[in-house]
Formats: sequence, structure tokens, C-alpha cells
Amino acid sequence: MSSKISRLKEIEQRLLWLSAWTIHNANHLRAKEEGDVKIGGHQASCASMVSIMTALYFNSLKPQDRVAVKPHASPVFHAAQYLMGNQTQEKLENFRAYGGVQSYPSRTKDIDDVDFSTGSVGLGVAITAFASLVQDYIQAKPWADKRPEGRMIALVGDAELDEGNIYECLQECWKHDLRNTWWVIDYNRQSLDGVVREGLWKRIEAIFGAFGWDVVRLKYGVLQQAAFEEAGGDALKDWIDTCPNQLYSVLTFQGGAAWRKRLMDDIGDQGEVSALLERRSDQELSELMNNLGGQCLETLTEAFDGIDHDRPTVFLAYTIKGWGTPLAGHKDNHAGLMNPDQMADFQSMMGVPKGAEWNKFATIKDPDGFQAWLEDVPFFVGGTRQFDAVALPSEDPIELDDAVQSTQAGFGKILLQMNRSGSETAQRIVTTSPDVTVSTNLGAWVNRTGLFARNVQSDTFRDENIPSAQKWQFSPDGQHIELGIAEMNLFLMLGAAGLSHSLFGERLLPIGTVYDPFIARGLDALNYACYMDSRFMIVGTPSGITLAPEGGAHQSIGTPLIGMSQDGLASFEPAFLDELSLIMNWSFDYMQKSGESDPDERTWLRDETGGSVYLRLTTKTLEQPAKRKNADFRQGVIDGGYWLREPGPNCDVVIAYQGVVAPEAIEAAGRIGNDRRDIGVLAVTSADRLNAGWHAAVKMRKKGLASAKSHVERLLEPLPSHCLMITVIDGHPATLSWLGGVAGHRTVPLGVEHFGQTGTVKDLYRHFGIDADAIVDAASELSPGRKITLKSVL
Ligand SMILES: Cc1ncc(C[n+]2csc(CCOP(=O)(O)OP(=O)(O)O)c2C)c(N)n1
Ligand SMILES: [Mg+2]
Repeated sequence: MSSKISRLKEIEQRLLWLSAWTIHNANHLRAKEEGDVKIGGHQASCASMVSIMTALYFNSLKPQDRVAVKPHASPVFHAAQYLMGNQTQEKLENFRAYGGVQSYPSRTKDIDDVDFSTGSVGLGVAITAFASLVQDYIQAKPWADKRPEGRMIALVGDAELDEGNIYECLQECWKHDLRNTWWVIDYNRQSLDGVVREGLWKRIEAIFGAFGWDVVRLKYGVLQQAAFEEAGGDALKDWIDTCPNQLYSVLTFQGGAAWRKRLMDDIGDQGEVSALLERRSDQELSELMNNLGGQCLETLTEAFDGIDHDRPTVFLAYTIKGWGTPLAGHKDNHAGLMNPDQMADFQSMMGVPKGAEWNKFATIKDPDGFQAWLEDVPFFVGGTRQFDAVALPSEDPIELDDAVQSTQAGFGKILLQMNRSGSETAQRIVTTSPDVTVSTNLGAWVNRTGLFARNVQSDTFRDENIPSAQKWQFSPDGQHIELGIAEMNLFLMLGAAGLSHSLFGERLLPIGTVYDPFIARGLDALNYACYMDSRFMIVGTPSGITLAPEGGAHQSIGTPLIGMSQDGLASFEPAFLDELSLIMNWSFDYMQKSGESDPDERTWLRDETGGSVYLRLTTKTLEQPAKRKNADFRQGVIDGGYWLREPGPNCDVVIAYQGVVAPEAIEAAGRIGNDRRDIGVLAVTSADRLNAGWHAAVKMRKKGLASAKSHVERLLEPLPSHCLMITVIDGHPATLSWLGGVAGHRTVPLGVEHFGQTGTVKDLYRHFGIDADAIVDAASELSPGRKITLKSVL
């Protein structure tokens, strides 16, 4: 054994021990103290990864490489960082507990240089491929610092390959000429509930092959390879190759004597095979049969170090779930834990003295030499590997002067004007869309900026002089990444691009467009991107029942609630272009804020912390208000709302609307005004921010800070208590109905609660009761005073 391999072997054994102990400690020792069982599938899932992770982190990785570690291998990752001095014993002792290391690696919550969070299986795998595309994008840009290219690596559970987003990603990334991506499949042939289907490897290899990946199968370790060379070795190899997964698992669990019996029964009557088996003790035989490629450091390091190209590569690493522990191979081992007796045996087998469980060097004969060796490991040598990028200078909002326009068209125009300005912000914008680029109004932007591809591809229609409104020119300069329809890929792309400042040291301002209802199609990836604190803008357009003739399949109802409830995402639904301009301008700054600073005492929002932004837009053209410049209006738009029509001191009715139903609210206010006093119209640009500010201020008051007051509380403060609040939105009414709770006003929530129909906008607004008549009726019937007779001014 070379000295490198013997060092790696020591590390592998340390990682096996430390990860098992971390889990045992959390589940048995702490759980007893806290009367709380924290069991989770980790111990067996970790064991199958220790060899792969040793070979990667301590041998083959370079600092510029980025890794997504499969969720349940989190303790192995943290053990590696602990060995390197980047993780604390206290946090390991608190694994899965308050303030301790997270169950699954987390970029934002763990302290030890996690590249990609994982947890929702499949997403951590695919994000690596999109990160690689983002790396290519950045490498092609003249403004980017040149840094060494890293490989984007996913450590993948074999059952993760059931997740459909993986295949959507494979197809998409093939179109973009993916490179520098490695996926290492922990082929332990076990999922959570049981043993995976026989012959899965063949399908895996065929699928990856079909999308142009190199497939490297790591099936046999060096012990097995040597045994196959012995007389009788061929028969042993054939037996291994045809052994069903379940049987291999059972025998692994049972150990050396069971292996011997079964092998003797099946192939032992051939004299050479019997001799081959006889030359080994039970212990050695078990080691031999456990010596699969993915558990063999020689095999793994040779395979990883042997890759001398940038083609995407998948390693099918055969492993054993629970390897090296008494849980090895048992089909129920996912959530299995060693019991205290098993743990005591395991501890003595590992040679870890009692009391030295957390000692990094507990089993190391030459701690100084070991430490010196660790200090030279390339991956860790430069310290933590996350970058930051300074924020771009702020700019003034773009002003549009359309008299009648939709927010969707306004969005396209603002981007176009930003591009014309050539500003730094405009240069860092990268747009992306799942086959709805033109229909979400990115067409003009793409015509000017071009599509991104590593190599120039001409537009044949243009070359052949066929008139077309769209220039479809691909080049390394392009600023639009065109995706296929799969919305999951959209959010993974946004998630990866929105981390570019941290992963690659270059700021990007990613903007994705999608039909609003199909946000739901990529929702878990959206949540994942926010969980990683990725920074992007998602534009859902068109939205609501306002896209009326498209029908119920395309009409979105719940998306405003998604926007409100999604952590890390500030949501807006402007009605007018001046609002949209202010919001987009503010968003580009907000997307670049970083920090955990205290909330702003004016709004109680966390604006200095920053986040991503969701804009819910529409294709319905609205008459635009006269120019509005005053500071209260501008600030109100960003804080979430402003009085479009200020209520008087005796206000009977307030109409609070969000988004495209502004004209209905304004018309209704006019009609109600004849019969009720001092009508107010509250323009809500962001129910999300009003709501968040309110909750935060209440919390602060609860803590004793009596002066804490949020924007919405200040807005509603002057209203008399008898005032009726009518809320209206083209979306779920719960988005705004809570407004009544802020200062205790009776509320009539209007909105959409059922799947839509086709029809004209007018038909549907009437059908769902969000037109001016519905607002007037609500005021007439539910606010004190005489019936409002005037039905319509039209
Ligand atoms: C989207 C999602 N669904 C379900 C789960 C629950 N879960 C966690 S791990 C796992 C299967 C693990 O099998 P595999 O990926 O083969 O990893 P192994 O434990 O064998 O290493 C499941 C179903 C999850 N984390 N994410
Ligand atoms: Mg598995």
C-alpha cells in the first residue's frame, strides 16, 4: 500500500468513526438527556460514502471544485471539516439539535464551507450542472476575472435517480454542451425503504450515455481485482456479477461465514474456487466481498485522478450501505442505528479508546505527521472557498411614458432601456426563460443582447434573409439563456446563477420569466434556491384570471400566497408602470444586499439582509396615472402600499386592492363616494412586505418595544373603527383579507377561489366578483348607510 493510500485509509477510518459517533451521540446520549429521539436515516447512508468522500476531499478535489453532498452524508462532510479544524466539537455534539450542525448540509446554516445545500433529493444533484453552465457563462464574459475552472460535483444517492428533475436536467444540459460536471453515484442499491430494482445500473449507464456523458463503472475494488486473477477468480467474478442485489445485501449483513457457505454451495465444488476461498479467513473473505469499487480508495483515487478532460462524467460507484458497521447490508438500515452494545463493539473494533471519542487523532499513530499531511491537502489549503462580490453602483429608475400599458410590456421595456444605457447593472443581468421568452416580453431584450452559447451559432433565418421579428443569435456574449419548457430547470438555473457571487466571485443579476401558474411546477426548486440564499428575480406573467381566454389551466390563484409565504422572496404585484420601475430598480439593489443586519425600524423589514424578488405581472393594459414623484408615493411602493385616494377623517369604506384590478377599485370608489363618506383607496404593491412588516412589529412590541410600528399599521391608523375594508385581488382573497386584522376593521375579501373559466376579462371579473359592481355591492350591503343605487357610470 502506498503511503498516500495508507494516509487516506486512516482518514477514511476517522470519517467512518466520527460520523457514526456524531449520529450515535445525537440519538442515544443527547436524546436520553432531552427525552427526545432524533432518529433519522444517517448512519448507514454515511458509511457507504466515507471512501468516496475521503478520495475526493483528501486527494482529488481542487479548491475551485464545488460539491453537493447527498443529504444523509452530512455527518461525513462535517467530520472531514472537523478533522481540518473548520467545524467544532460542540456543533457536532449538537447534530440535528438547536444550534448544531444541520441534518443535511446547509450553505446558510452550517459554518464549514458548504458549497450547495441539499435535502430535497435530486435538486442538489441537478444544481451542480446548472452551476457549471453558469461558470461557462461567466468565463465567456470580458468583465469577469479569470479564475481556474472548477468541476461541479454531486455525490448522489442511487435512489435520488428516481427524481424526475434529474432527467429534465440531463436533457437540458446536453443542449448547452455541459462540461466540468461529475456525478458520483453511491450505488449501494438501497433506498429508504428497501433494495433497488435489479439491473438499475444498465438503465443508468444507457441514459447517461444517451446524453453524452462518460460513464465510469467502479464495481470491483483492488482486492477483488486481485482475486479475479487467481485460479478460480473467473468463477467468483461471474458469481458476483449475477448475484441479485438482495442476496448480496443479506450476505453482507451476515458476514464471512455466511459468504463462505453460500459461495461454497454455489461455486465451491470447482476445486480452484474452493482453494481461493480456503486461502482466506472468514474475516478476509468478508473484506474481499465488501471490497467494491466505491469502497476502495485505490480504485476511487485512480478513477478520479484519471479524468483528464472536461466532459461530463458519471461514476457508478458500487458501495455497501452501512459499510464497516454492523448495519451493513440490512435492508432496513436507512433509519437504523447501532444500539449501545453494537456501538461499544464497533468502538473497540475501530480502536477508539473510551473518552477519546471526539479526539481527532484518537487512532492515529503519528499525530504530528498526520496533521502535517492534512495541512497540505490541496482542497483545504487555501481556507474557505466562498467568494463575495461588491455590490454594483445604484442607478436611477427607468421612467416610461406610455399612456396605456400593461406591466408585462413595461417590464420588457424597462429591461430594454437598461440595456441601451449600457450600465454595469444591465451588463450583469442574465435572463432565462423556459420556452416562453417571447410570450413573456423578453423578445426585444433578447434581440439586443443575444442568446448565450459557448460557441457562436448563427441564425439561419436571418442568414437566409427570411424576415422574422426575433433575432436568434447565439454567442458567448449573449445575455439570455434559453431553456426548454421544464420549469424545474428554470428555478435550478436561477438558483445556480443567483449564487455566482459566492461560487465564482462574480455578480450576476438573474431574471427568469415564467407563466405565473407554472411557478407551481418548479416550486420545490424555487424553495431550494431561496433556502440557499440565492439571489434572483422571478417574473410570473401573465397571471390570474386576467389572462381570461387562456382558461382555467393557465389561470393562477394561489401564487400571491406563495409569494407571501416563501422565505427569502420579496413579492410585488404592481398595477402601474411607475410602480414597476421603482420596484425593479429597488430589486437590483436588494438582490445584492448581504448580511444578517437588524430590521429597519421604519418598516421592520429586513431590507439590509436582501433576498430574491418575485414580480406578478399581467398583459392587461391599464391607463397610467399622471407622473407621480412625491417621496411618500415612492417609498410606499417599495414598502408595500400607499394611499391612492387618501381616506378622510370619517371614512366609511376603504378599498384595498393589489395589482391589475386597480381600475375596478378606482371606479368603485367613485361610485360609492356619492353615498358614503371619505372613501379611501389603498394601493397595495406588496401584500408580502406589508404583512411581513406587521408581523415583525408585533413581535417587537411583544418583546417590550412599544414604539415598534410597521408601514401598514401607520397607513391604517387614521381609519375610524366603523370603517369597512373591502379587499380585492385577481388571486386568492386571503392575500389581503388579513388587512382587517391589523387595526380591527370589518373586512369583505374579494378574490378568486375556484378554477377559472374561459371568457373575456369582463365576463370573468363579473363571474368571480372582482369587478367594480362587486365592490360597490359589498359597500352597499355591508357598510352602514343607505343602499348604493348607482350601478355603473359606464
Ligand atoms: C424530495 C424528497 N423526497 C423524499 C425524501 C426522503 N428521503 C431521504 S433519503 C431518501 C432515499 C435515500 O436513498 P438513496 O438516495 O439511495 O441514499 P442512501 O441512503 O442509500 O445513501 C428518501 C426517500 C427527501 N429527502 N427528499
Ligand atoms: Mg442508496
